[in-house]
Amino acid sequence: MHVAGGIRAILWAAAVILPVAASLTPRSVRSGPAEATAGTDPELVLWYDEPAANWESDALPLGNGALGAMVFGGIQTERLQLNEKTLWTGGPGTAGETHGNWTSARPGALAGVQAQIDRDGRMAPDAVATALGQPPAGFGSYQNLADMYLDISGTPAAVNGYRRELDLAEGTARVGYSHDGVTYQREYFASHPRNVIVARLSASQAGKISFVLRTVPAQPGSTVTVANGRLTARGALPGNGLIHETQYQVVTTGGTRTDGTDRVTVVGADSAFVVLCAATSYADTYPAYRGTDPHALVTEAVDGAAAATPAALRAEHLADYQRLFDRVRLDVGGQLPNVPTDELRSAYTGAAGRAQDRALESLYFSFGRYLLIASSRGGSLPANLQGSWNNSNNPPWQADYHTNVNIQMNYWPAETTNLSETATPLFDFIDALRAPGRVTARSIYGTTGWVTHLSSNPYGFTGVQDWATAFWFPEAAGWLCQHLYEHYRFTRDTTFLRDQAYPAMKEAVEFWRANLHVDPRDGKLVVSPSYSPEQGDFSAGASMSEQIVWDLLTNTIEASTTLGVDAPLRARWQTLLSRLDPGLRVGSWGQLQEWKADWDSPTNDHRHVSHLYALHPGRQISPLTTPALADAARVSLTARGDGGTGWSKAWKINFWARLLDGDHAHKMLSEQLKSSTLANLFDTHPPFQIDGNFGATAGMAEMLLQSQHGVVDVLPAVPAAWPTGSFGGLKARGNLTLDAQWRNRLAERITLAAGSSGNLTVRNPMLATAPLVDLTTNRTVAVTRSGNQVTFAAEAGHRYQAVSAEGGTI
Ligand code: FUC
Repeated sequence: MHVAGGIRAILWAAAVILPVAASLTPRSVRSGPAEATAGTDPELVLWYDEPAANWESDALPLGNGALGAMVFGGIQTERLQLNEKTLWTGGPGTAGETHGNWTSARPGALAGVQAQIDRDGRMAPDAVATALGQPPAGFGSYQNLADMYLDISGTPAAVNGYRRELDLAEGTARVGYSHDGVTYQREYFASHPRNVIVARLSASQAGKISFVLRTVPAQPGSTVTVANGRLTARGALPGNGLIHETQYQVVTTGGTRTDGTDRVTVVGADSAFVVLCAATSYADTYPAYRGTDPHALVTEAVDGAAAATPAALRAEHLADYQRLFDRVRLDVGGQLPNVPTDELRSAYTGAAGRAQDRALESLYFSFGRYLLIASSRGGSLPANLQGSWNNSNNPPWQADYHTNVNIQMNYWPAETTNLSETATPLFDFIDALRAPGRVTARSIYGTTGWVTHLSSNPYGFTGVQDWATAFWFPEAAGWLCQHLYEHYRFTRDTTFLRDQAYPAMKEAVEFWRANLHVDPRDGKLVVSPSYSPEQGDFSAGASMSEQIVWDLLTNTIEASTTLGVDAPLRARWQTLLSRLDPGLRVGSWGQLQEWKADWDSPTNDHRHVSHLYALHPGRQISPLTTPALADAARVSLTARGDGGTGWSKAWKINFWARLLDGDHAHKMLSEQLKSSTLANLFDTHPPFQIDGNFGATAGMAEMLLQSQHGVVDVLPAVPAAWPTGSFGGLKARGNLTLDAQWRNRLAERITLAAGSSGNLTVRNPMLATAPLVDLTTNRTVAVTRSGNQVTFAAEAGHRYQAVSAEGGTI
């Protein structure tokens, strides 16, 4: 059960004014939730009874979009591993860097591959990579910034009542314990309004705060200087010369603060706080990708925050964070027992009737939303393969921007779970890819338009690599553009559609207008060469390639119609669409074919299920509109099985939800929690890869609300394991916000707030009979009923509600 917002607000206020001793009483590890740190909703807390031993599985993430921290909670030595999202090697200044464009022209190379595929129907990946690939040069990788350490003087190795927590309700990490009759608390949060991370240390007795602050920069050649309690680490990355600077300011009340050469020592303070900020000279502008020296920005942020009180910093952070986080509530019938989150996760079975498993599921959902807020805010780069958290200078897959599913999956929950603003960095990133993507289109394909391939970096890498079974993915731009159009579909923001979405979509369509190939087998337009990620041979017209181009064309035609522009071009796009192979074929064993030829094996359990793009995130297939194709998708998905890496399981939650099979969607969620989730609830591929967190959060939202087909489908895939529950604040396309509650898997109450006016169709069995009331006017709404659906004219700003006969008594 979630504590109502109002009560929570009162508790927070109490936490601010109560002395530390009252807000963090010494407690045994197994103390009841009521004793948890005041001001939190216990159902929204990840907590542990020992410090983190391992960065990847134990430490707890904080972030404000640009900055990230992993909190260890050490007793004698606290460690915060730090990141700044733009700290990337590679790009301009790196030897051999060409944005992935061919270093020399390859006349006829592309046509040669197309001709061979036309002739033979297929081509081996190695042969295509030899013809069209190229080892990446200057791609670079996302870097580790530094570790910040607090050596806590005079603390024994063992303390009483140790607790380390991440409070999702407040976007705050805490460490608490007591010894010698004194209670100690550390509190950490990453403030987006101030662009700083704040660490606050307090104790129940005066004069008890003593520590040494030091840093170990992760980048070679960094210098560390100290003045007036401020530690500054600065350097330039080898290779590309990107300047980075981090400042840490120690502020104390009482006691002494002493500067060392590379550390700041605090002795006997009553309380203390540290604010830190980091930035680099990166800018997302092609071709230089350089802005100003970060010194002034970092100094200003740290000066400003250090001059504020910790209480004011906290209040600002809460106002900013909770404005986003508090928009959505989810209750799937859970209640957290008083056990640490790692034990809760290892005890998880997913079975029906286990309230603690339900509580973990909804905690995991909220954690996904938390991670998106923490790793993706306007003004910085989008969430990468690890969000913003990386402790290595050589991370897996460079912790880059994979565009053949991964970065897209990161943003699946953005619109549905009411965090639209968090997608801004993705949209800016797409914008920044257009200039280099145009050069790639011209140099590799000899055409107009923009294109990008398998994976990208912050320096406009839009060309090719040489990983034979993955490198070729010119559909990436089209898939990215889907996010632009979906943002419009959810928000109805026509300014965004006109100024930001449509120009990128139109230019991506232009690429395909120039590059679609006539298939000699049937005269249809196909992508060639085409490769279904990341398996099989090359061919022409693999299903995913066609489905993405279909989606891009359909969306761009719709957008130009909405905007009332480009009528002549639109007519040409419509002709293209009518000649396009849509990539939807039912094969010999009833499956949806992955390729245009029937190559599918029923024993193939590859993690990519690319040919089901049309089911999710696309909208060509639905059990309601194309039941035969949905049946074929089900056959394919069943054959692929319930295994896979973390993100693969997460995608399968979404697929099963779209097939309206809540039980199978829940089965995939439980597989994800059982075998692809670490103690800190990070998704593991393995290794840690954040897309699975985001994909699963999105999948849970898809189980509860769908709207991809112009019908608002409420509670479309509620599993037997969630017989009773409620949600609030999920979004549907059309600028709609919904709340619902259900019992015995049947809706009792559905409330819909319309942000825009227009005709709406809403679907749920209850709506076959229940009246719809306009709560704004208190009148029953005139509806047209058709089976489980009602259609009515919604007015912007009005709230509508339907209550079942049973639900009326609640
Ligand atoms: C895709 C996947 C891999 C991995 C990588 C980052 O290439 O096939 O499994 O997730 O992205």
